[in-house]
Amino acid sequence: MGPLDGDGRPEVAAGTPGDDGATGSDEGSLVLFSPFVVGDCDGDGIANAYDTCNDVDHDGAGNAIFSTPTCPLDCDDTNPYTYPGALDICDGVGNDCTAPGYPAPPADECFDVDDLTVTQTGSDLLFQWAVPAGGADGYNLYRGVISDLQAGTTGGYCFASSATNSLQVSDPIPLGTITYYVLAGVRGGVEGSRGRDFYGTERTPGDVCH
Ligand SMILES: [Ca+2]
Ligand SMILES: [Ca+2]
Ligand SMILES: [Ca+2]
Ligand SMILES: [Ca+2]
Repeated sequence: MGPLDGDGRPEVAAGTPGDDGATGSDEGSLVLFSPFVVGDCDGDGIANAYDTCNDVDHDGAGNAIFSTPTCPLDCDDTNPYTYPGALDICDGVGNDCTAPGYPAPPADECFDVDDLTVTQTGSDLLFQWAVPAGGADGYNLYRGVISDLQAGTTGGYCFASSATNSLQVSDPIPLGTITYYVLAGVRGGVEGSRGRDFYGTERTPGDVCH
């Protein structure tokens, strides 16, 4: 059932019309109700008429469907990775509304960082990698668990950042579990590749280091 009250969110139907088997109107009744505040396009519980920041994708930047938002204006309120000042990530679209050339993605948004090695001493992990051609302003290290990896595309969750091409962290990994790490370089407000999955597809960011 499509949205009926104009807020873009579906209503819930309760009850079943009684079918008298004859042509014409059926008996019984069908009650429709909305589990959300009526006219609440972003589902935050504040009706559009009172909401000063309609933010459908919950990235902190709002749309101007009902009024000029008091929060920053979102250039794509369907994509939580796209908003003014966003780090551009390797996802094939422009993420920073204010970047030159938006909505085109930056040419090198998927640049590679190679030769990642990990040296483990107890729960201490030393990550080292090669500085990519073209350099980098910094690096983001993402961490995931085996179920993320089996899903095939998740780029993990922000674990640490580094300004140089090495990083020492403590990560007491429980026995019998598997943890993986993904490293991405950052330069000029653009994050590079988080590597490609088993099928050769760029990993989709699940989280972004800020
Ligand atoms: Ca709202
Ligand atoms: Ca938004
Ligand atoms: Ca957005
Ligand atoms: Ca991008």
